[in-house]
Amino acid sequence: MDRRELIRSMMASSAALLASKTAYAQNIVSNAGRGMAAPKIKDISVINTAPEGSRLCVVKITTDQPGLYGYGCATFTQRADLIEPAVTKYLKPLLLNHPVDRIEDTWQMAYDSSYWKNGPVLNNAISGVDQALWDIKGRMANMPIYELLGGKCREAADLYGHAEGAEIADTIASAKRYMAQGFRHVRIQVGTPGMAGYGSPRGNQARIPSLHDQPVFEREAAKKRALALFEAARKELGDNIELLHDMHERYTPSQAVQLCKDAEQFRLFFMEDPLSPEDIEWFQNIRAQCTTPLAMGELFNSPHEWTPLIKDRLIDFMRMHISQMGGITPARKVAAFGEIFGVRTAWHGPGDVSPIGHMAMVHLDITCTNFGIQEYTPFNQVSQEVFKGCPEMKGGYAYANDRPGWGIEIDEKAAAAHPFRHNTRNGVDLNGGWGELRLPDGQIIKQ
Ligand code: GCO
Ligand code: MG
Repeated sequence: MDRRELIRSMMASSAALLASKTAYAQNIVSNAGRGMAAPKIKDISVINTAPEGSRLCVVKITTDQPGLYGYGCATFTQRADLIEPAVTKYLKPLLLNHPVDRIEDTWQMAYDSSYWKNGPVLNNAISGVDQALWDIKGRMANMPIYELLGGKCREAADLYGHAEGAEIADTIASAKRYMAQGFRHVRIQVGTPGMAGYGSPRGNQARIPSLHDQPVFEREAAKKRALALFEAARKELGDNIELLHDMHERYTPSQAVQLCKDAEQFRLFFMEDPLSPEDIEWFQNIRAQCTTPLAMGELFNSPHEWTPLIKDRLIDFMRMHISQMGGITPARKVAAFGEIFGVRTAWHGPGDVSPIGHMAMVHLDITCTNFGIQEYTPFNQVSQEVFKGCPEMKGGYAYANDRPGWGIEIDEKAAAAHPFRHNTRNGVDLNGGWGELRLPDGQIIKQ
């Protein structure tokens, strides 16, 4: 090629490059807007319903586009009546006419707008708005949210069920029923004679002596009973079933260290909430003493609580309550953070999360590589009539459906037919609250 030919060919290729760059830029511009303005938030309301007795709160966001709306779980059963005002008196005026497509921006706006933050109620309200915006985005894209999160990396979420009983034999029988359904993981809880248990019915035995007439708990007796349960469960259920247990923050820190250490021989899948959030520095002591895998997080409100435990690898499973931590936006960030440190997810899935919240967890479960396990709660017939499209539970797995967004529609008339009801204890109206739990001498302890 002579010099002139060389120059001609260089000019031709740079013209081609320029042309392709211009086409690329034009493409971006036309793709970015697609010629349509983003839909705007037209209304934010709260659906309060109790199809199974638990007070569920679901945020509904409607947009200025007919038929485009979304749902998000904001449930906080013990303070349920406070959610609606937090949403409608504060977040609604702030977010009306805001575009629905900027979820991160909207989340930061809502989070920062109270100045004081990171607490229950306000966090629940943000969780509901956040999940509703994700639902809307999925509906706009005509895709299930798991697609927006990167697509499935597993077909379904492995579940654990709650085996319980007043007596050890009842718990074992309950675990066997789960195993017969295909469950590979069961949480086992048992009552302790004469006292209030967590996660198990009370037996008929006479109440242990105490200086008061409120629910009574004695830690050492409960600890011994839990160990007897683990021993019987391994003997009767064999070695191929994964066993979990929830300590529910009821013990002193040194009792927690002892119980986790004594349970080591029974090879639990995890020991949950051995410590209360106030005592999390004690996780180092448990870690130094035994290999029992540890799960923590359902009471956490913010990164201040979960970050140190994850970065120092002091827990094996994070189990935050997605309808309390601020929704999917912070949940997917901390899940990715945990992946780097080898900490897996076990999101909190009790009966006091709505089916929308359960579905949000399933979408995360099937898209996060560091998924560990999912807590299972069955949905009764009434719940399935109110929430059409609940996660499908089969053979110990939960499945998302393939409809856009969370894939759930709410029958608002059916929801309204199941309003909140008040609960009382010893004549006191608790309105969903828990009342107190006391040691035999009368001292209040954590529930
Ligand atoms: C669990 C939890 C729940 C909580 C309940 C509080 O592990 O499932 O500990 O049972 O106690 O969500 O309302
Ligand atoms: Mg728990």
